[in-house]
Amino acid sequence: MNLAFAVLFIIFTSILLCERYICFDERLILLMFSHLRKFSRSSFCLQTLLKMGPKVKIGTHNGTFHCDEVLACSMLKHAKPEYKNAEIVRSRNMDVLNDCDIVVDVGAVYEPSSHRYDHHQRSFNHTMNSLNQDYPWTIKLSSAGLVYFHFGHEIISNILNLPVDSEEVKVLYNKVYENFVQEIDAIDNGVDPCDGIEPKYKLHTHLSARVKHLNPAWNESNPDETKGFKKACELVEQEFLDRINFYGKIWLPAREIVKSCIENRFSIHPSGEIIEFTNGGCPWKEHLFELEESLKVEKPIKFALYPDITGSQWRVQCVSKSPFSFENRLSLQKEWCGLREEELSKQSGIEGCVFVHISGFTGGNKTKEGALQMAVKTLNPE
Ligand SMILES: *[C@@H]1O[C@H](CO)[C@@H](O)[C@H](O)[C@H]1NC(C)=O
Ligand SMILES: *[C@@H]1O[C@H](CO)[C@@H](O)[C@H](O)[C@H]1NC(C)=O
Ligand SMILES: *[C@@H]1O[C@H](CO)[C@@H](O)[C@H](O)[C@H]1NC(C)=O
Ligand SMILES: CC(=O)N[C@H]1CO[C@H](CO)[C@@H](O)[C@@H]1O
Repeated sequence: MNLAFAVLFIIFTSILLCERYICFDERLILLMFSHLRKFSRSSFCLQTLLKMGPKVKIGTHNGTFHCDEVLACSMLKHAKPEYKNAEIVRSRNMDVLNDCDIVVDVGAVYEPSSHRYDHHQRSFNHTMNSLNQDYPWTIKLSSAGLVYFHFGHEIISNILNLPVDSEEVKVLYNKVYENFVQEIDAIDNGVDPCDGIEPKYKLHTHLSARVKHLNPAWNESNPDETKGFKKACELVEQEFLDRINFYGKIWLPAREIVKSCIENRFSIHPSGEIIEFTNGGCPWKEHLFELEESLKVEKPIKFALYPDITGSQWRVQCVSKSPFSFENRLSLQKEWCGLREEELSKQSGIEGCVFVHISGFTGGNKTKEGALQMAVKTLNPE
């Protein structure tokens, strides 16, 4: 059976390569290839031959387009080398879709084994959490989330050139779902960011809204959404690549620094409640909370020391109770707040003090040792 198809395949490929296929019935050729793809799974030889054949086809619906399938298609191009130049076929005709290698956002089927990724069928209610209990996210998935769930690690690994099973890819996968894909899933499925309470204002400039605006206007004389769809793909792909690059090349390196500073904390002070950064610009706050959890830090870290931007003095900064809180786990001593220079040094008994903010969340000393003393004296008041 395989052999018969292989022979037929070679004939058809030759015809295609000669660009004389136009005189054949296109549907016959489509049918031919769809059969071949099914058989190719069991035959390495056929798989190799297929690479010479037509491009991989990613199917999605035509008509009005949305951010989720645009992102799904854009991400897929980075999932595997053979998807890179995939053709995006837009149709609701099942004969056309059945011929596609992958179908997203249409077809009413979710079946990863045959690469069918629709979320519109009534029976569909999956979330990242329902597909894998290790993930905390419980927003219903769109075609973007589905593709991300199945291909996300490979996509990130390919874009950033990292091993697919590395810790970095794992961390980035979670971050990019949380901060990028989840929002697109939620908006596509009509999930509001707040439960019940009317927001003070609505957002109209997010990626899903920008994609929506690329659809033809209601009163356009010859509405054809293909041009807009192409534009949307470029927009969304760029945005996605920017995020992956940001999280991979800017956010993650900062996280690594914070991680090693946390691991080093007992060499700064035996309490383990003070950490030190040698680069004041490193964004440490959001990483600290996450890392305290993953590193199982028992005593919450209270203070961070770092050189200020001028490099001429050191700062001591309190760690807040949560990433977005203005309340500190432990504020600098009340008696010091709002004082400066000599007055502050006299009050604190620490030489060289520069200032303590009126709210007590940060202070400065001319040296690292001075800043450390400010933290230590606050931890152990006399
Ligand atoms: C989708 O494409 C089919 C032809 O493939 C066409 O008949 C149909 O009107 C299109 N639908 C929309 C909403 O454009
Ligand atoms: C999905 O539906 C099934 C059956 O109705 C239900 O048992 C399950 O809890 C639902 N899952 C989610 C994530 O809502
Ligand atoms: C939409 O309709 C209005 C009123 O007829 C017209 O002024 C406007 O130019 C139309 N827009 C487009 C894109 O055709
Ligand atoms: C406790 C401590 O080391 N404080 C220092 C603060 O900065 C001044 C000026 O450099 C130093 O003289 C202090 O020793």
